[in-house]
Amino acid sequence: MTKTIRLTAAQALVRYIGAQQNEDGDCFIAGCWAIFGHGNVAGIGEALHGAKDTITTYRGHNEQTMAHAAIAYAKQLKRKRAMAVTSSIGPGALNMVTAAGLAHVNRLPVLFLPGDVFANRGPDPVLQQIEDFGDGTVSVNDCFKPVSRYFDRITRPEHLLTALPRAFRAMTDPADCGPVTLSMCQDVQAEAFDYPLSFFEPQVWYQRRIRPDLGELDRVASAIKAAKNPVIVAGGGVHYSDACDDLRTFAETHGIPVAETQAGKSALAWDHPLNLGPIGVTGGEPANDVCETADLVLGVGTRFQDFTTGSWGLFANPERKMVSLNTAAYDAAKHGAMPLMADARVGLSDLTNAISGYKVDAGVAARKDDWFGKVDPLTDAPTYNKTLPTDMQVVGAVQRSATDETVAMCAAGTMPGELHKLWKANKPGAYHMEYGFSCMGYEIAGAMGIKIAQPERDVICFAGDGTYMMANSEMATAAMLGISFTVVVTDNRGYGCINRLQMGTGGAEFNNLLAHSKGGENSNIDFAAHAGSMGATAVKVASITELEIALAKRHDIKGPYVVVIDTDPYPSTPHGSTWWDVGVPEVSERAEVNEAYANYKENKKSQRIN
Ligand SMILES: Cc1ncc(C[n+]2csc(CCOP(=O)(O)OP(=O)(O)O)c2C)c(N)n1
Ligand SMILES: [Mg+2]
Repeated sequence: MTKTIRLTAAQALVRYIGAQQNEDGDCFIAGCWAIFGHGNVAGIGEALHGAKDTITTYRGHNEQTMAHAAIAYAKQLKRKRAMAVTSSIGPGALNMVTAAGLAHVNRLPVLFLPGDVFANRGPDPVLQQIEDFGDGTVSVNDCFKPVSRYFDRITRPEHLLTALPRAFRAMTDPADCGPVTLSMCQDVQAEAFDYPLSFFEPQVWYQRRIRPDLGELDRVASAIKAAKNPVIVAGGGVHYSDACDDLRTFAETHGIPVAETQAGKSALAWDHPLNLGPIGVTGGEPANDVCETADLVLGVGTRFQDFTTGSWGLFANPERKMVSLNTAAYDAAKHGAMPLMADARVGLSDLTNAISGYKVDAGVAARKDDWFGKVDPLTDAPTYNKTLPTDMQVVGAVQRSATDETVAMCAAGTMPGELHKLWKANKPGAYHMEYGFSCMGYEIAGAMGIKIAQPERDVICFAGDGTYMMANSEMATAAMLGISFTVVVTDNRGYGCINRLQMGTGGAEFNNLLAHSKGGENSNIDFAAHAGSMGATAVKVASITELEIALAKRHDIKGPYVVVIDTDPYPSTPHGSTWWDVGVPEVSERAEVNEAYANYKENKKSQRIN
């Protein structure tokens, strides 16, 4: 007879989670972020309490941002571990949907456990339940479906027997990796079932490393051997596959230069002779110039999103071929690329054998010298402090204070572009950019998640005033937990990057900077006081020199440390970049818009649509 144990669904869920390991022997789910309400406090809350010695429960302040912390944790650990996030029903659950979108775009694992309405419908409509007049099975949690790699509604306790293995399969599958939502009906969480004991035996989830199909390998190898000036585009998959060393060896063996996407940056050290640096809209001239004429583009672990491809205007050589080495067939076949569906590490190793003897001479050094000759001075400290510093100078100050263990992190605003272009990442993991969703509000919570993942690292978060205002409450969580990281708040009084985009598309400056917003002149936010009130150590500095002095103190500060500096909203690095497709109005009474539209039509011609 099968041995069973009588547990509630929530207890079974927590027990199963505690038994799932990665190949290093760590519990795959490192902890659970929780905000309780009637939809999860009695069920999941009781179960988490019962397991508190094996699974750490973290109390957050906002469901979206506690999920950001969980996602950043998984990203920094290259998807080797993840976290769970549980909420009540209705608003608490919906607050997590944005974070689910973020994890989905970035292919990052996270286990969402929103409470759901009663499966038995006894109290219908329970507090916070929406009512669909035409479909009795709908709840707000259906909003998770398009932003989950696997979604299941647990309406019977025994559903977990099939749902949980599927959930872990999705979170640990390199190709299919992403958020999982198990929508936990409130009554079911508390219902008991006789679960087989074997269900809770420890299980190891190994990282699957798919080898290339021999036909694909052959075709791709022939294409590469015929190429005269190939380029590699390194994406986030290089990191997730632990393939940074393999990429370096591959590049060196064959002399092929490497351009880095936002997610790929730091795969090679910035000063590696074959590292062309950042690619695309936020890229630099070395990578973009090489990509423009390349006759073969070898994407490794990249989604080829529009910032990478210059909205598909960048790879302009009419004869060029695309190859996409990717663990996901979906990405491997994008834009007519020759697919090489494989794990990056074993794929590169098989490919190097298949093209053995092939070597090109890329001549990267002069391009890099020219680039750094132009951009390095932008990051120097100003020689006088009479005008507002630029964001580039802030990047420079942080760079000068960086250690071997620094992680520069960000997600939205001016800084992702500046950092992609200017930040000199010394080793893999030194750069953490959420640029799939570029979600304002990821930064502060994300920095906390990174520090939980790697306590030995020196985490520096770049946050604009806009992003700070969008979501900052996990600062209080970090203060409470004594989690140390540094937040550099660049206060340019508004949405600087969107203001520049507005101007670039012929628009009047409107509703972005506070100065151009209704009532904006009345806004006078004291960011240091605000952060201080949540328990952070906070200081406002008046110059780049003061910023450097303040940054030097960070290593002695326990808990979050916030350094606020006013910056100029207008300048940004005037070098590099490519065209980016942003819809410009076809008709307008503004001459500037008409001019921008004419430009737009011209640029649109460079976009390859196949
Ligand atoms: C949640 C979310 N809402 C809106 C946007 C669009 N957006 C991108 S950057 C930005 C402004 C960012 O302002 P701030 O953080 O102050 O950075 P700045 O550009 O001023 O340096 C906006 C509104 C976004 N990326 N994410
Ligand atoms: Mg701003």
